[in-house]
Amino acid sequence: MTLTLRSERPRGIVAGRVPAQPGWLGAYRESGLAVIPGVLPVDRLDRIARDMHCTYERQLERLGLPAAPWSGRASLLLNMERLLQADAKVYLAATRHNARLASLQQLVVSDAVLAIASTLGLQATSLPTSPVLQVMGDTLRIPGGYHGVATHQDWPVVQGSLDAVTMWFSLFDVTPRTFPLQLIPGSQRQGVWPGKITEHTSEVDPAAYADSDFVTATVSRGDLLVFTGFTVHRTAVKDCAGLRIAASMRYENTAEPTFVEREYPCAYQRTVIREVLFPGFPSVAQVEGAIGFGGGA
Ligand SMILES: O=C(O)CCC(=O)C(=O)O
Repeated sequence: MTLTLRSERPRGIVAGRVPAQPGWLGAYRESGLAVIPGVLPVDRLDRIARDMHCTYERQLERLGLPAAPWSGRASLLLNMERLLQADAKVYLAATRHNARLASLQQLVVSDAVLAIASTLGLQATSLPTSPVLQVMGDTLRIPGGYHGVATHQDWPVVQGSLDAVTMWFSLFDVTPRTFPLQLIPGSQRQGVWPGKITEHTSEVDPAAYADSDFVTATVSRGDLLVFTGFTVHRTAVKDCAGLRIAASMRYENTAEPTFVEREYPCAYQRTVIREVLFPGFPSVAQVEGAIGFGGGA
C-alpha cells in the first residue's frame, strides 16, 4: 500500500509564475521531492500533445493508414496504437522524434521552469541532456521493450552536480491508475543507494527498500513534479492502464563545488553519425520542392 502525494492548488496560482514564497520548497528540502501546483501553462502542454499527434498522423498517412484527426488525448492514443500495430520500428522512430519537438524543449527551459531551478538553489543552470520522453500505455507495449523504469536514482546516471534536480512534466493528469511515479521520501538522505548499472538505468538493490516506503505522485495537468538526483523512484505499473506521457529533464548547478572541482563531468555523450544515411538523397528537385528556389538567380 503506497501513500498518495497530492498537489493542493492554492488560490491565486497563475500558470507560468513562481510564487515569491513557494510552499513546496520546504517539502523538497525535507523529503527530496515536491509537486509544484499549476506552474505549467496548459496551452503549452496542449501544443506539445498536438505536435506529437502530428508526428504519428504524418507517419500513418505515409503508410496509407487511417489517422484520427486531433481531438485530444484519445485521438493521440488511437494514432499511436495504429502506428505501433502497423510498424513498431516506425512507431519508435516517431516517438524518439517527439522528444526533439521544439514545443517540448521550449517548455523545459521556459522562464517559469528556470525560475524554479533557481529557487532550488541552482546557479547558471545547465542541462546534461535533452528531455527524455516517457510514454506509458498498456496498449503501447513493445515486445521485449521497456515498460516502466525500475527503482533507481538519477544522480548515478548523470554524475554531475550533487544538487542536480529532476523535473517531471506530464502532458495530462496522472492518477494512481495511469502509470504515476512512485518515490521514497527522504531517500536522498542516504546518498547513493546500493545497486547495479543495467541497460536502462542504475537499479537500486530490491533488498534496500520495501513497497510501503514509496509515495505515489498524482499530478494534475499543469503541475510539475521535482525531485533530487538522490531520490529513489520508479514507474508504477501494477493495475495501470491508459496513456501517460511525461518528459523528464535534469538540471545542474554550475556553481556546485564538487562539480567545479570535477571539471564538469557529464555521463551523457552526444554521438553524430557522419555517414550518409540515404545515399543519393536528396535530388536538386527534392530540395526545390521542399524549400522553393523563388524567382531570383
Ligand atoms: O516517467 C517514468 O516512468 C520514469 C521516469 C524516471 O524514472 C526518470 O526520468 O528518471
